[in-house]
Amino acid sequence: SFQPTHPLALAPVTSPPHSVDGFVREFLRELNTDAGVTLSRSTVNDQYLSLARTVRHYLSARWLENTRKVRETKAKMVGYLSAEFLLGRQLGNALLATDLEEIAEKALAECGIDIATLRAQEVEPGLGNGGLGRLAACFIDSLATMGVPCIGYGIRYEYGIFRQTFVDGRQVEQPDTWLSLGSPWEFPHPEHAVQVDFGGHTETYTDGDGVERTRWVPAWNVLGMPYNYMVPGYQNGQVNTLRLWSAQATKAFDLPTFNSGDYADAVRAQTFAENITKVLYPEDSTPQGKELRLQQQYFFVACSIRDFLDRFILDGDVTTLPERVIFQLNDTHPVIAVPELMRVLVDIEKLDWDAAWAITKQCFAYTCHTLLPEALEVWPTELLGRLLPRHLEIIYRINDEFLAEVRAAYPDDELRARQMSIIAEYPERSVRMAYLATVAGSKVNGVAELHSQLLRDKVLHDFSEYWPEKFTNVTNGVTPRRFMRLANPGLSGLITETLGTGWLTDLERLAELEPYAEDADFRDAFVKIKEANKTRLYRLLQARDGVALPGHHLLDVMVKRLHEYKRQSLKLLHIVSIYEQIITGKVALDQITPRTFVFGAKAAPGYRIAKETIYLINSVAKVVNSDPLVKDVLKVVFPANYNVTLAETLIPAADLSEQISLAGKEASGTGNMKFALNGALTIGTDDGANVEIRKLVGDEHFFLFGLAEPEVAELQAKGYHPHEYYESDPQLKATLDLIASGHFSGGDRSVFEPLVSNLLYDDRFMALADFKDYAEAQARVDAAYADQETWARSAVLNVARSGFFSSDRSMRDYIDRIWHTQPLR
Ligand code: 4GP
Repeated sequence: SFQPTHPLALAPVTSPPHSVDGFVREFLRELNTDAGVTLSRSTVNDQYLSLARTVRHYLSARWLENTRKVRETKAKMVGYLSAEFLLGRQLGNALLATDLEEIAEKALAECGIDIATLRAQEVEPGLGNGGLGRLAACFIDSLATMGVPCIGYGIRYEYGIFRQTFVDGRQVEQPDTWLSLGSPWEFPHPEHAVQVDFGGHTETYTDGDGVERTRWVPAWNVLGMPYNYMVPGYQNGQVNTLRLWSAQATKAFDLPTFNSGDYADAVRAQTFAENITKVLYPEDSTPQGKELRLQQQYFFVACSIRDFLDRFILDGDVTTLPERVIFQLNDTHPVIAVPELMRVLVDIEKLDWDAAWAITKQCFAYTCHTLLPEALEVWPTELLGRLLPRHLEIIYRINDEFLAEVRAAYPDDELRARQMSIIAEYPERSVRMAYLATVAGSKVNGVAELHSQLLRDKVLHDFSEYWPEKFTNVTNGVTPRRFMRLANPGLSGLITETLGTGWLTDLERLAELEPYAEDADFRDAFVKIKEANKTRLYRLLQARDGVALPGHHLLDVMVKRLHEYKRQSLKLLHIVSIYEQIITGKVALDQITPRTFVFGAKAAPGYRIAKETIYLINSVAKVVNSDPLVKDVLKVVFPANYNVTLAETLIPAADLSEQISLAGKEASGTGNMKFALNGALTIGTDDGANVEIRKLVGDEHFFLFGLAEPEVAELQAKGYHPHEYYESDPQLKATLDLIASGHFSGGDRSVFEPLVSNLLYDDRFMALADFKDYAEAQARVDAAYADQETWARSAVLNVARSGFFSSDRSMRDYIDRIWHTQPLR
């Protein structure tokens, strides 16, 4: 390797001075030398890019130092393998991490620039669908903040989650062109490109030592180009790495073909290869059985494993791998890494099978994020064998050996062996990725207590019986840096004034706020902050969506992916029910608690019912918002394109958090935690992490309703007939009838007929069964809200008692229960 001799190159890299002048100098230099413009000629985008690069200068010294230390000390690292990282905007977080917020603001002001304008210029990298991807982003933030060495590995999608627009109330997807104005946070490293093979066949041969071996003769390959992102810890000088892979053709361009005039053919290979990382699959909780998706999955884990070995196992001794890394499999998407590591160890490193398997089993752990059976990924062996023939052979052997063990343990129970097989035979022969992950992983965890319990009892029951010690729980968490300090500076300021600093990295300290729930001055300040947050949101929605909202309403918010199990339709039934009671004169206006309902949700493009639900919400909003009768008491808004950026303004403004999934379906939820930490009260079912939120904040500060999971199971077993609820509950009937009547569709009864029928005759997620209880719980919300003092007390207690939900705590749990890694000293 290259040995520099210049003394400057030998000295440690330093950061620019932490001063306004220093910052101005760096900023102008960036503008002049990198953007190549003068300040007076620069555009907002030039300024934003230069600001981002300037902040980068303050991070890179620490980053280089960190990476060197990890290599030298051979510290064990977390390799977080995730097909999604939903990062959100980077600038604010980087300024916070480097403690440059004030300096940057002043420096830019001296240049005549309002930093808020530049902040607004940033397009967030939407490299995830929802909870799972955002969780990954929270986790890497926490690990950096705790000084735990981690490398995140994922995919640099050219187009992230689609940009949602509404055309006449219907969702229309637009491409997310997040890279088009430049991407100042990434460091491309073409020289570290990794080759990834696909297709072909395998053959056996005898090596020089007379050992029979297998080799893979692939048919085609692509290159994986790494892009590094810095992951800064919160004001602790630690910077970890996120490495995202982009696919490129090995032979980019065929010049002779081009010269012969066949321009399309000349770039065919390039287009084909680049397609692999072209788009994020817009799916959440349902599998997308597409070949390209399997290509994506293999592509990024193959790159990542190769990369890790090349960069961190410098002496080439792969047997030390378990001391150097634990790869956390974020759901099943990266599970093909298991046979890939086996292939590398056996075919390339020439370890014998048993030694390789012993290493592999120590290097992986698996997190499951779902309970929906249809969301557990399976790959047809036909497809897997065609794309990755060697991997399929390896999977078969893993399965054979595993089933031999199972048969030995349960000699008279062939049914059990079949049930546990990694290979499913029906409806087509396929590989169950969750089972493969469970067999290979040193640990398997769910993401909330209830979820982990249901994994043990139901989804992976046989496995948990066989390996009880393998199963554990780590309840999700969220980063308080982004979702409190950045999103809610008002509340964060009040907390710091009250408790001093330190709570942002020790969130259990929020418990010290508890006595202040009884302090009228504190509550007053708290309420004023909530109001200011509402005003901030309303300004944004006015500017962004052109909607004007009244200031004094209870703000009732449901934001999350649109999915039947999450039951946006139940929320909607509640709204329509109130509206119906007003327009028919069943209740007087002065009995209504004025509310503004906010929805935010994207539907997977191919998910018909979800898209129809969006249309219904928008249609109801249109009618309700233009009805003069209800104008002072009801508003329904659905800002398009809900994303991390919007969440950061929405959540701090909310009074009521809607967490109303059918019990036993939401693995955890993390939005529920963000709302509670920002002083919203939750109305929710006993599902996912709601259970733990309710336990911590206390029953009297949480609006529980609905069937519990065992009751759901019982009702399902005995036969669920939604129609009976419709028949027996006049208000539910009136509500559904109003929708069916065409009231929200210009008199056309056919428009929402499919949705109404679906609820009446199928209702897989039992919205009708829970409707009555939900409406009653909402009435309790109204009553509670009428007493503003009591409400504020509850809101403060929600904050004080939610410190458990920091992702720092989740990371400590992963470290103690699964990873056994140490912070870097
Ligand atoms: C989500 C779960 O639906 C959600 O309950 C959980 O909080 C989140 O993962 C993080 O654990 N699952 C997905 C998915 O986003 O794609 O399966």
